[in-house]
Amino acid sequence: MATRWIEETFHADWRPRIRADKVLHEVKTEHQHLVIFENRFWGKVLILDGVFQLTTRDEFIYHEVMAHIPLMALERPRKVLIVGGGDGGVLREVLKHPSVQEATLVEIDQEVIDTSIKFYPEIGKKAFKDKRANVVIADGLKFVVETTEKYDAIIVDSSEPMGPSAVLHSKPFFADCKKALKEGGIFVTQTSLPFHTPAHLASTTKALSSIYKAVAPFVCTQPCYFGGEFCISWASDNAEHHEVPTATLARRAARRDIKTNYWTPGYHTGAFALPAYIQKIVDKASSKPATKRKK
Ligand code: SPD
Repeated sequence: MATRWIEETFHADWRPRIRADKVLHEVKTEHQHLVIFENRFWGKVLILDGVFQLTTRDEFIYHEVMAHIPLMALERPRKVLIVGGGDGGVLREVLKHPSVQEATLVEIDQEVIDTSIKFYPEIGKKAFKDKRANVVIADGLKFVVETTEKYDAIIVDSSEPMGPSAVLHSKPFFADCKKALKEGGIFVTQTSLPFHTPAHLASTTKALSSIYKAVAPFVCTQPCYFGGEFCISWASDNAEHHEVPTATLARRAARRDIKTNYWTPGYHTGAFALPAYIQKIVDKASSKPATKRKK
């Protein structure tokens, strides 16, 4: 049988691809084209509408940083909202924080949850069973408009600004999220690969800096998101959350007894130090001076 290579079709001028040793599931859900396949190196791979979402080999990186950068910055995070993230990876990391009493995950596509539990239960199955997990199948946009709850942190784990995810990168959505945050709460959302899609980081920075007092993107290296640093935009009305000393982060991690494979207190501090080409995108797009750590 001919070897099938599955391509990411997101970038207009180039396409990374991964060999599909075995296609485990392929379906057009109500919302998107979903393929789960196996590759000898990457493990199990999820691709949605032609965009690589996760591999079981490197998912720990994205999920740890999305959860621990906001939650380690908070003294006692209790209520967390995750928009998207139907694979359960961010939920798993959020629930590692013992002070979290409730983690609400709002996913538009039930099939993403069902197939994730079926094909890579090692990512989120345990988290979905946790008593503190509150899973809601709904449109995240509508959810944040309608909710009367207030969250310590809102984590938007969405795909790229296209298809069902497009609205999750819009200014009205960011503003509605702020209304659902406790005072000084933290908002994070992925802003992709600034080397390739600088406009994504620029438009998010522009929108967030018109809504929040402090905006500070941070970076990680996500091997399956081919193409340089991967960026996550962080925003809050409390800039102090951005300046938590490394030693305090280390004490919190020890007290919470959180085991990680990527996040460390030192990484956390350094992740906000941006390469010049990314800092320039942020400075140009921001309506206020970039939030900088004091030390
Ligand atoms: N470029 C792809 C970004 C995808 C972000 N979402 C990943 C979902 C993993 N939980």
